[in-house]
Amino acid sequence: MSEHTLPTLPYAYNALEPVIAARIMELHHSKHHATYVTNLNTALKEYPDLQSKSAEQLVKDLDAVPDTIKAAVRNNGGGHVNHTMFWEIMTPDGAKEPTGDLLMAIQTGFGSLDDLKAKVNDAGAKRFGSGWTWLVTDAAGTLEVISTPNQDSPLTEGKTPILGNDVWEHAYYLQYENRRPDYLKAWWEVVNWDVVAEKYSAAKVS
Ligand code: MN3
Repeated sequence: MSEHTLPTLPYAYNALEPVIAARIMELHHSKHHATYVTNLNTALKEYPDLQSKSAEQLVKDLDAVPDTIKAAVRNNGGGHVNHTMFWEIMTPDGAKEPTGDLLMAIQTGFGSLDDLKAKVNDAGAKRFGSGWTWLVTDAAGTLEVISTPNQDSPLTEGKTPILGNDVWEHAYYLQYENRRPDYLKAWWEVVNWDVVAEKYSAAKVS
Protein backbone atom coordinates (compact mmCIF):
# COMPACT_ATOMS: atom_id res chain seq x y z
CA MET A 1 0.00 0.00 0.00
CA SER A 2 1.12 3.53 -0.57
CA GLU A 3 1.40 6.03 2.24
CA HIS A 4 -1.51 6.90 4.48
CA THR A 5 -3.20 10.12 3.40
CA LEU A 6 -5.36 12.78 5.00
CA PRO A 7 -8.98 12.24 3.90
CA THR A 8 -10.82 15.16 2.36
CA LEU A 9 -13.52 16.62 4.59
CA PRO A 10 -16.99 15.83 3.17
CA TYR A 11 -18.10 19.43 3.90
CA ALA A 12 -16.60 22.90 4.20
CA TYR A 13 -14.72 24.01 7.31
CA ASN A 14 -17.56 26.38 8.21
CA ALA A 15 -20.33 23.84 7.55
CA LEU A 16 -20.76 22.81 11.19
CA GLU A 17 -21.12 26.34 12.54
CA PRO A 18 -22.38 27.48 14.97
CA VAL A 19 -21.75 24.17 16.78
CA ILE A 20 -18.09 23.97 15.72
CA ALA A 21 -16.31 27.12 14.52
CA ALA A 22 -14.63 27.04 11.11
CA ARG A 23 -11.23 27.88 12.61
CA ILE A 24 -11.42 24.86 14.93
CA MET A 25 -12.34 22.60 12.03
CA GLU A 26 -9.54 23.98 9.86
CA LEU A 27 -6.83 23.53 12.50
CA HIS A 28 -8.23 20.19 13.61
CA HIS A 29 -8.27 18.70 10.12
CA SER A 30 -5.42 20.41 8.29
CA LYS A 31 -2.96 20.51 11.21
CA HIS A 32 -3.81 18.00 13.95
CA HIS A 33 -5.12 15.15 11.80
CA ALA A 34 -2.51 15.84 9.13
CA THR A 35 0.24 15.52 11.74
CA TYR A 36 -1.02 12.10 12.85
CA VAL A 37 -0.89 10.94 9.22
CA THR A 38 2.63 12.31 8.71
CA ASN A 39 3.89 10.76 11.94
CA LEU A 40 2.29 7.40 11.13
CA ASN A 41 4.01 7.32 7.74
CA THR A 42 7.32 8.27 9.36
CA ALA A 43 6.97 5.47 11.92
CA LEU A 44 6.28 2.89 9.21
CA LYS A 45 9.12 3.98 6.93
CA GLU A 46 11.47 1.15 7.91
CA TYR A 47 8.70 -1.47 8.07
CA PRO A 48 7.52 -2.38 4.54
CA ASP A 49 5.47 -5.34 5.85
CA LEU A 50 3.33 -3.01 7.92
CA GLN A 51 2.85 -0.55 5.07
CA SER A 52 0.43 -2.94 3.39
CA LYS A 53 -1.92 -2.78 6.38
CA SER A 54 -4.71 -0.27 6.79
CA ALA A 55 -4.57 2.04 9.81
CA GLU A 56 -7.55 0.12 11.25
CA GLN A 57 -5.68 -3.17 10.92
CA LEU A 58 -2.63 -1.67 12.62
CA VAL A 59 -4.51 -0.44 15.70
CA LYS A 60 -6.64 -3.60 15.84
CA ASP A 61 -3.50 -5.70 16.21
CA LEU A 62 -0.87 -3.62 17.99
CA ASP A 63 0.79 -6.88 19.09
CA ALA A 64 1.95 -7.30 15.49
CA VAL A 65 3.76 -3.95 15.65
CA PRO A 66 7.39 -4.01 16.85
CA ASP A 67 8.11 -2.36 20.21
CA THR A 68 10.29 0.31 18.62
CA ILE A 69 7.31 1.89 16.84
CA LYS A 70 4.39 0.56 18.91
CA ALA A 71 3.77 3.81 20.79
CA ALA A 72 4.03 5.85 17.58
CA VAL A 73 1.53 3.59 15.80
CA ARG A 74 -0.80 3.52 18.78
CA ASN A 75 -0.85 7.34 19.00
CA ASN A 76 -0.69 8.31 15.34
CA GLY A 77 -2.44 5.32 13.78
CA GLY A 78 -5.11 5.78 16.43
CA GLY A 79 -5.23 9.51 15.73
CA HIS A 80 -5.67 8.84 12.01
CA VAL A 81 -8.42 6.23 12.46
CA ASN A 82 -10.28 8.19 15.14
CA HIS A 83 -10.33 11.45 13.22
CA THR A 84 -11.26 9.80 9.91
CA MET A 85 -14.38 8.42 11.59
CA PHE A 86 -15.03 11.70 13.43
CA TRP A 87 -15.35 13.66 10.15
CA GLU A 88 -17.60 10.98 8.67
CA ILE A 89 -20.09 10.90 11.53
CA MET A 90 -20.74 14.64 11.43
CA THR A 91 -22.85 16.60 8.94
CA PRO A 92 -24.50 20.02 8.79
CA ASP A 93 -27.91 18.68 7.81
CA GLY A 94 -28.47 15.21 9.19
CA ALA A 95 -31.47 13.60 10.82
CA LYS A 96 -31.81 14.70 14.44
CA GLU A 97 -32.17 11.16 15.66
CA PRO A 98 -31.52 7.57 14.63
CA THR A 99 -34.22 5.22 13.39
CA GLY A 100 -34.70 1.49 12.82
CA ASP A 101 -32.32 -1.11 14.23
CA LEU A 102 -29.98 1.42 15.75
CA LEU A 103 -32.75 3.24 17.62
CA MET A 104 -34.05 -0.08 18.93
CA ALA A 105 -30.58 -1.11 20.12
CA ILE A 106 -30.17 2.28 21.84
CA GLN A 107 -33.53 1.89 23.58
CA THR A 108 -32.67 -1.65 24.64
CA GLY A 109 -29.21 -0.71 25.86
CA PHE A 110 -29.79 2.67 27.47
CA GLY A 111 -33.54 3.31 27.76
CA SER A 112 -33.76 6.26 25.36
CA LEU A 113 -31.69 8.41 23.02
CA ASP A 114 -31.49 11.07 25.73
CA ASP A 115 -30.13 8.51 28.18
CA LEU A 116 -27.48 7.50 25.64
CA LYS A 117 -26.50 11.14 25.06
CA ALA A 118 -26.21 11.72 28.82
CA LYS A 119 -23.96 8.67 29.15
CA VAL A 120 -21.68 9.67 26.27
CA ASN A 121 -21.48 13.25 27.59
CA ASP A 122 -20.71 12.03 31.10
CA ALA A 123 -17.90 9.75 29.89
CA GLY A 124 -16.49 12.65 27.86
CA ALA A 125 -16.71 15.12 30.72
CA LYS A 126 -15.01 12.70 33.10
CA ARG A 127 -12.14 11.81 30.75
CA PHE A 128 -9.16 13.34 32.56
CA GLY A 129 -6.82 15.15 30.19
CA SER A 130 -7.27 14.21 26.55
CA GLY A 131 -9.18 11.43 24.87
CA TRP A 132 -12.45 10.32 23.37
CA THR A 133 -15.95 9.27 24.39
CA TRP A 134 -17.47 6.47 22.30
CA LEU A 135 -20.52 4.45 21.42
CA VAL A 136 -19.17 1.03 20.48
CA THR A 137 -20.74 -2.26 19.44
CA ASP A 138 -19.74 -5.91 19.46
CA ALA A 139 -20.48 -8.33 16.62
CA ALA A 140 -23.81 -9.25 18.23
CA GLY A 141 -24.93 -5.62 18.06
CA THR A 142 -24.78 -4.95 21.79
CA LEU A 143 -23.98 -1.29 22.42
CA GLU A 144 -21.72 0.14 25.09
CA VAL A 145 -20.43 3.60 26.03
CA ILE A 146 -16.71 3.77 26.76
CA SER A 147 -13.97 6.38 26.94
CA THR A 148 -10.35 6.05 25.85
CA PRO A 149 -7.32 8.19 26.77
CA ASN A 150 -5.10 9.97 24.23
CA GLN A 151 -5.68 8.56 20.73
CA ASP A 152 -6.36 4.99 21.82
CA SER A 153 -8.91 3.35 19.54
CA PRO A 154 -11.68 1.03 20.78
CA LEU A 155 -10.51 -1.28 17.97
CA THR A 156 -7.45 -2.12 20.09
CA GLU A 157 -9.85 -3.48 22.74
CA GLY A 158 -11.73 -5.51 20.13
CA LYS A 159 -14.66 -3.10 20.09
CA THR A 160 -16.06 -1.36 17.02
CA PRO A 161 -16.72 2.37 17.39
CA ILE A 162 -19.82 3.64 15.58
CA LEU A 163 -19.89 7.15 17.12
CA GLY A 164 -17.24 9.10 18.98
CA ASN A 165 -16.57 12.61 20.19
CA ASP A 166 -13.11 14.12 20.53
CA VAL A 167 -12.57 15.74 23.93
CA TRP A 168 -9.02 16.94 23.33
CA GLU A 169 -8.88 20.68 23.99
CA HIS A 170 -7.94 21.22 20.33
CA ALA A 171 -11.48 20.09 19.45
CA TYR A 172 -13.30 22.84 21.34
CA TYR A 173 -11.10 25.24 23.34
CA LEU A 174 -11.01 28.14 20.84
CA GLN A 175 -14.78 28.33 21.03
CA TYR A 176 -15.95 26.72 24.27
CA GLU A 177 -12.83 27.48 26.34
CA ASN A 178 -13.00 25.45 29.59
CA ARG A 179 -16.66 24.48 29.08
CA ARG A 180 -16.19 20.95 27.76
CA PRO A 181 -19.69 19.87 28.92
CA ASP A 182 -21.25 22.63 26.76
CA TYR A 183 -19.33 21.39 23.74
CA LEU A 184 -20.41 17.79 24.42
CA LYS A 185 -24.05 18.87 24.68
CA ALA A 186 -24.02 21.02 21.53
CA TRP A 187 -22.16 18.43 19.43
CA TRP A 188 -25.22 16.17 19.02
CA GLU A 189 -26.68 18.80 16.66
CA VAL A 190 -24.13 17.82 14.00
CA VAL A 191 -24.15 14.03 14.36
CA ASN A 192 -24.73 12.18 11.09
CA TRP A 193 -27.08 9.42 12.29
CA ASP A 194 -27.30 7.88 8.82
CA VAL A 195 -23.57 7.15 8.86
CA VAL A 196 -23.67 5.94 12.47
CA ALA A 197 -26.47 3.52 11.48
CA GLU A 198 -24.42 2.28 8.50
CA LYS A 199 -21.47 1.63 10.78
CA TYR A 200 -23.74 -0.21 13.21
CA SER A 201 -25.10 -2.51 10.46
CA ALA A 202 -21.64 -3.16 9.05
CA ALA A 203 -20.20 -4.05 12.48
CA LYS A 204 -23.05 -6.43 13.27
CA VAL A 205 -22.62 -8.63 10.22
CA SER A 206 -18.84 -8.65 10.11
MN1 MN3 B 1 -8.65 15.70 17.60
